[in-house]
Amino acid sequence: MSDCLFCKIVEGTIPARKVYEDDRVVAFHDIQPQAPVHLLVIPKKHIASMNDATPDDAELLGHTLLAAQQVAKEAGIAESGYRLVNNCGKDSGQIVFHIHWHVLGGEKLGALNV
Ligand code: DGP
Repeated sequence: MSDCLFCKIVEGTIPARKVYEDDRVVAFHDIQPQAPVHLLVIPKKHIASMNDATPDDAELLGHTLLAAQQVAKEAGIAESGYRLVNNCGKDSGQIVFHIHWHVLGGEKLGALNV
């Protein structure tokens, strides 16, 4: 998608500190980290949000979550624990409408009360 920030990161026209890439997924450092480790994991396919995912995306989204597990291990936070966050829609605080998971860790995270 031509005006999507994360599609541009996928294409390489906007730089990012990538930590993982395969044929379907990219992971990179968040530009505004909210924890000592704050990575974003995205499918290369443009899916605007969780609301826009279809059953055809099931395998891709599973692969994206396993990539998140992998980058958490490589970042050294798998043992101590981490949080995966997907914001969906404006009330959640989603600002980039290309589906992504935040991988947050490296310290004791605050309770979410959910
Ligand atoms: P969300 O609120 O869930 O849509 O999170 C979007 C995240 O994207 C937010 O934590 C900041 C991050 N972000 C925004 N612009 C850029 C950028 O140009 N590069 C990188 N690496 N991260 C960005």
